[in-house]
Amino acid sequence: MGPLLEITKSEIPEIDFQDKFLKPIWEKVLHNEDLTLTDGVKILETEDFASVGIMADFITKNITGDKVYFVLNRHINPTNICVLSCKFCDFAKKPGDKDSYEMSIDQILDEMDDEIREVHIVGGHHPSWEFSHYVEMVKSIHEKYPKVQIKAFTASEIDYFYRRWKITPEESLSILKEAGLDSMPGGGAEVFSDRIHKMLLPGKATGDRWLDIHRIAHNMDIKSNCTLLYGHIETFEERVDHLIKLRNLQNETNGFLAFIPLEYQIGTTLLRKRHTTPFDDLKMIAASRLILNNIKYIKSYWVMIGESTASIGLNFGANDLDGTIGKERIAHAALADSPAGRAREKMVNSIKDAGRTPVERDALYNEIKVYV
Ligand code: V47
Repeated sequence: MGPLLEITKSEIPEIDFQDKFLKPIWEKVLHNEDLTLTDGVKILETEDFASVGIMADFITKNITGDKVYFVLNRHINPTNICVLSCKFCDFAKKPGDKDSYEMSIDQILDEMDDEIREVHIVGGHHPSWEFSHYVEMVKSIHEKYPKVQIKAFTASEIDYFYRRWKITPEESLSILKEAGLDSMPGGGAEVFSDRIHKMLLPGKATGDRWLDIHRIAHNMDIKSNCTLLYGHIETFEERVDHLIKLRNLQNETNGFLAFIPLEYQIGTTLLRKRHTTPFDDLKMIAASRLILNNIKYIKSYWVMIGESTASIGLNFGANDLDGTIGKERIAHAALADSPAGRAREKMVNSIKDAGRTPVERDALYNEIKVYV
């Protein structure tokens, strides 16, 4: 899958570059050339924020016009018990820890309803849950909610099924697909750099393994997403190298639906003192759009960058707002409207506020409704 941009479709904007190093990058964009590591680093380093936004916005509008997508979904994390001890992770607990938890399949089913279109399931690498438990989970969801698409298990979890139970990714993915799995989330990628892996996530699937598992999934016709966890101890070079590796795999398989830049949340891990600024977050969205010229959807993930920055992100190259609905039972009890109804209204308003056309989608980006 090569670049998605079709120059003939759009009017080319005049850009008054304040940073002269961006001009040759714009020329490459207009000639549908892949940006290099050096180009990517220049985009992340520049102070000429406006020009970067205009370039990224040009690509996105060319690919999906004014449309911005969202999905009514539910994120479920069945357990936080994890054999790994990644230094950036605030979520994982050891068995017996005060805050550790395990959800039963019935509890998972209770978290869902018929109105959502996608369930996103990611959890800790549990020391003793057998693979059959995950299959049962997918099967039960599929049986009870046949209209909800199941996006479940990161490549890191699929790798763990092999390490723990000697079930290869080919086997586990084919059994899960048979049980009702529709697609895979993009988590677990973190930053592909070996340096970061050694420092922050020893024992977790390496970058090459993550890419191999997505390649296997794509070859089995399982679409997936991809992510980058940025804003901790990684360098700009490491960020861009990661994006280029994703672009290369997409050229080979065309199996990625969307890319999500995940801003590192400091929590109690304190890998750095402050969050990245909205300025950095928007440049990261724009750089992703410019470098990943072959991935159709770029998410502005409001859960991590906040609603205001996410809304501006829709003018910096993003064309998807994700859509996570939390469990809103208390508010729901007090109001007549359904949680899904209110989540939908919130998404539609945020997208309209950014001057774009909201489109409700399913997990595989089939359009459900355009809100004109
Ligand atoms: O893999 C862990 C990241 C990911 C932290 O595929 C952290 O549509 C920030 O992958 N600060 C899980 N991030 C989330 C994820 C995701 C989210 C939304 C949509 C999709 C999709 C995928 O969250 C993990 C890890 O990279 N993470 N700890 C942290 N402290």
